[in-house]
Amino acid sequence: MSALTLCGTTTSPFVRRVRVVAAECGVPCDLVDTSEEAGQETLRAISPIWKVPVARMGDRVVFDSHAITEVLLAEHASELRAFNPQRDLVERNVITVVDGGLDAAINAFYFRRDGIDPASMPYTRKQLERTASALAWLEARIDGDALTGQSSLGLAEIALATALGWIQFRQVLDIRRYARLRAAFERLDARPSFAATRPVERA
Ligand SMILES: N[C@@H](CCC(=O)N[C@@H](CS)C(=O)NCC(=O)O)C(=O)O
Repeated sequence: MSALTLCGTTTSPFVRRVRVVAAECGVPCDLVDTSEEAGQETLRAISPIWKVPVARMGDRVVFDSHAITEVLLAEHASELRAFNPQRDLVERNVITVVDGGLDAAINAFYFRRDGIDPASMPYTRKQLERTASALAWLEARIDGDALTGQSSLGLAEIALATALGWIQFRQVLDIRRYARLRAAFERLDARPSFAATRPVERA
């Protein structure tokens, strides 16, 4: 059995984040596809909030991409930058902005998928505006590929690149508006860990 069994989909950017970190740490990852009925049943049996990713790591069950990636980083050697959520507050803020922009984009996407144009209602329009605001803030602060002043690859850059990959995949916003973010995204997206986990809709 693999060291990491992950409940998730092949499209979720939060799941992809975990798969990228697992690949960078050399940890094999088995995906239980929650877009299928059996996977959804497994998810609902172990998580009361039905959100992906959820990981089984040995005898532990871990909810949420942050908790899972932080455990992976702490327990496996890799070239990734270490992350201490109590100490690395700049990185934590960057990740919070990426998450805020991404959650809002996902929200707008779910509305659009249910037939509601997100631009047509104040609440959903605000989600699109929040995503644009988060991306503009990140565009202003990124320097090359570095979001926290460090050249090594860390959770913040992985969160950003997987978020941009999903926003582009679902066509929520045109990421070409953010030239520096897009350039960083394209460099990171060429890494084997990213190339192996690009979003795909299962047939
Ligand atoms: N904070 C969570 C967010 C996870 C999340 O929002 N996952 C989405 C998929 S991308 C989900 O499971 N959505 C299902 C739903 O809202 O019903 C994390 O970092 O893992």
